[in-house]
Amino acid sequence: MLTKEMVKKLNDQINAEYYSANLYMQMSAWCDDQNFQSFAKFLRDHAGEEREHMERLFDYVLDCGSLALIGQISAPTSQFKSLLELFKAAYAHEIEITKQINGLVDYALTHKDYATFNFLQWFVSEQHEEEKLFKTLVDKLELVGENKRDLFFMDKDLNRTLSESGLLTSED
Ligand code: OFO
Repeated sequence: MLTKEMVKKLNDQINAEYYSANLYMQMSAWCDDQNFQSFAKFLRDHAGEEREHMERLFDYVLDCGSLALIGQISAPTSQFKSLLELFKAAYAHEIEITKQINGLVDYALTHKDYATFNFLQWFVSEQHEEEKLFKTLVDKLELVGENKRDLFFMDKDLNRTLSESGLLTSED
């Protein structure tokens, strides 16, 4: 049984994850438009993962006998000056999501909602992985710089870069 306040907080997080999915879909469209096909696919797949995060929260709220709510979701940014700027924005977004998850974990613990505290541990680990993933891509893009040819080869080699960094899962 969730308190009213906890339901509200979890529903807010459902919306935040939905926004994340839309943000990465939009970023994927930008990459596709710029002919960065592998980055576009990577971001589109990532949008799918965000929808799974949303559904994980959605199902938890329902399983607890409460009403999951989809609220209004604002339009994500669609303009980026460069691939580096896009991935810096994605990394900053993940840091913000980590703060939100930490806030939820803290609230669950201080209000003795141990079931929700336990449920949220998956998100704590996931955020650690997500920050690592986007930080790695920002670092690599900073190394590559703005040269279009180098960016073209990085795009072509994206899967190898990710797997060498241990960032591809078996489903990727
Ligand atoms: Fe990117 O982890 Fe959910 O939001």
